[in-house]
Amino acid sequence: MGYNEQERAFIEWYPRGYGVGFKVKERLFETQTRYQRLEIYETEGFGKLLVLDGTVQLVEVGEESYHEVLVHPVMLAHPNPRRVLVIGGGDGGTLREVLKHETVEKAMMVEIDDGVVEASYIYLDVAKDLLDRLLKGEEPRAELIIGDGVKYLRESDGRFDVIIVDSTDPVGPAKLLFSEEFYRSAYEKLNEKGLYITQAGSVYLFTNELLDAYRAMKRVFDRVYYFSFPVIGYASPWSFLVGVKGDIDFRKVDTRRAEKLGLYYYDPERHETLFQMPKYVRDLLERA
Ligand code: AG3
Repeated sequence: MGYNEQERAFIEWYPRGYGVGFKVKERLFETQTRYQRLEIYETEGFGKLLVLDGTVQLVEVGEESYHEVLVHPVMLAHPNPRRVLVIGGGDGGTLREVLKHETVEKAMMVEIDDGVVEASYIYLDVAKDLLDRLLKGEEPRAELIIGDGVKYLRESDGRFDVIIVDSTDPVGPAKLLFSEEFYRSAYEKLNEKGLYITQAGSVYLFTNELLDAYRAMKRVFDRVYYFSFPVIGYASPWSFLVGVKGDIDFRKVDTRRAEKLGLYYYDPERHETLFQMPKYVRDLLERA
């Protein structure tokens, strides 16, 4: 598992021996935080690599293939997203994309592990300036809360237009973020019209987790959409689930608002291509 000294490579092993790896120049940092083992490598061709409990969170070159797709489809499908909640996302990439939207008045980021924020701030060129302002409390439109997202959502009396879950996989500490109970508290905390999105794992290798999350979300939200995208660094295609509250059509996005976003991966003019799913997986989802 993980770093192979001889090969000078970091490999994440998925079920059935499917590996995704990067050639590594050096290991820059390793620590056990309060919640997980955190590693940072300098890769040969993709900038720095952030790993949590042996799973790839991002590579600097190509991280937008995940962050753009997690954030902008829901933000552009919502008519006027003003209050946004990010759960997880300690590296800051998700919040960085959220704040590109001028409609946003307040974005909260609730990350359980300050070790991730700190290491990302020190080592990664993902959202350094933003993390700097957040840590100093100098970002007027956003706030960082170090805490448990499940508890935060249950106890907060705020309401949100968009809730984005940028978590680790639905195993271990993040498992609760994929439970029906959690979806219910998210649904409650959405405004009358609201969107919820979560990453939902590898389409081919975590299909059962995807199906479980889809089923649970369907019991809670008014409508649920699934989509996929090839993410650099993960076993692609990667899946995403969107829960809708109220009258919003996630198949339509406001392409005019997209012009200022400087997009590189997600193409709002081709929004419908997100819904591409291998046929057998779509069949499984439709039967779920
Ligand atoms: N969030 C983690 C996505 C899950 C990756 N899973 C895996 N490699 N098995 C990414 C954090 C980036 N903000």
